[in-house]
Amino acid sequence: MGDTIPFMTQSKSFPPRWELFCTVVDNYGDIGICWRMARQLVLEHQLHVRLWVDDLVSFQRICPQINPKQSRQWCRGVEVRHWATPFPAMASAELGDVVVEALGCVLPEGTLAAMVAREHTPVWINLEYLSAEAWVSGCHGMASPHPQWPLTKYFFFPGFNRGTGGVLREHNLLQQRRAFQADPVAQGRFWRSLGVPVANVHELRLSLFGYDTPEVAELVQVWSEGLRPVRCLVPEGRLAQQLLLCLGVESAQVGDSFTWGSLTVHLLPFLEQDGYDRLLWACDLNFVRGEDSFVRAQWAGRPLVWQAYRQGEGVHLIKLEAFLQRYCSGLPKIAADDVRGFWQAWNRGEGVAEWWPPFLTRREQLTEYSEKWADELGDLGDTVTNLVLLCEKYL
Ligand code: TRH
Repeated sequence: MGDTIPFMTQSKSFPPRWELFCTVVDNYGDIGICWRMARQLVLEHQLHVRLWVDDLVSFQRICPQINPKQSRQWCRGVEVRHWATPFPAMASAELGDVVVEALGCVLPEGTLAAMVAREHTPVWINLEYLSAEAWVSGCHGMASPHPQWPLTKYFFFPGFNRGTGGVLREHNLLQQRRAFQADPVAQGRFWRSLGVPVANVHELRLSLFGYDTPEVAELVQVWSEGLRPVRCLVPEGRLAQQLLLCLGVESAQVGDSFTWGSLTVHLLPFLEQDGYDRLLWACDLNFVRGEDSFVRAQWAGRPLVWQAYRQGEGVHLIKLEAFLQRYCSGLPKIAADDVRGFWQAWNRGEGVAEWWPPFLTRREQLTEYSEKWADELGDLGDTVTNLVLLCEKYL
């Protein structure tokens, strides 16, 4: 536990104190995003940040320093609090200057009353999910007065288009990534830490993070029958089980590897977030999903395949198409068609084996394109800095 910050203040504080509220709906995206934001707010903006999380066990998966039994702890300069139900009344009374309601969560009871009772009303932010859809720029930054309380909530939309909040990126991320990719010793150390042989130029090395996808069987087939060796690094989870079942493996331990024809599969532990970044930087191609791994793969300077978080009535396919339009706009049509074909196949579970070979022929072109794409994304500014700037207007 580090030094404590007195949150018992009702007036504006300097530096401003931020409260981030996060509920873990499922998976790791919600806490993954909030944890990155909290760290960046502290490290790059020197803010006092308190992160409220309802599920510390999930949090521990991406950050092993978190102790799920501790209701209050400090990690990387962030005060981490267990968001228990009922929410302690005293905690509401201590509210900071900015209150972020992240990713569809609903603020604990008593918080709105505490916000109103404060001498300086906090800036209230609703942090939305990331989307490339065109309507997002029209809604980013919009104010929504509360129907009962004298409070205004501001909508913050991360996005890929001008007029949105951009995507998450730490100030020195690209520098760190490029230094790692230019350093074979650091890469060798990384692979050894995972018990995976050092990369060689003949093989295709890919990471595979995705949802329950029985069609992975088709990929296993083409990879194992191909001329080029494929080394697939898969984190433990449902997709890993499905993949290993295709190889006839019913139970496996983290650290195990299996070879079938040209394909070798390594079952990886769930890595802490910075280690996962390194995995993305070190592979030739990354399959990612949801929101946060999707963004990290775009900064990795490698081709990626995105599996959108499944939503009812095919809403995720609309999001997929919106991103594809934006991402492919800088590619020649023929390459764009191959990217679109394989991504659609992976998300719909149809035509995966047919679209793999044309997609793979685009690997070098997409590796080159990823730097151009990163520059374009960089022009939007990063989410955390954009959020700080927005809040400063209302503080
Ligand atoms: O886990 P996800 O499917 O999260 C999803 C999405 O965020 C979705 O939009 C949201 O609605 C839903 O959660 C509730 O995928 P995502 O967003 O990529 O989050 C995974 C996090 O886990 C990310 O922060 C990276 C991290 N991670 C590690 O830290 N280590 C690992 O080994 C792996 C594979 C991931």
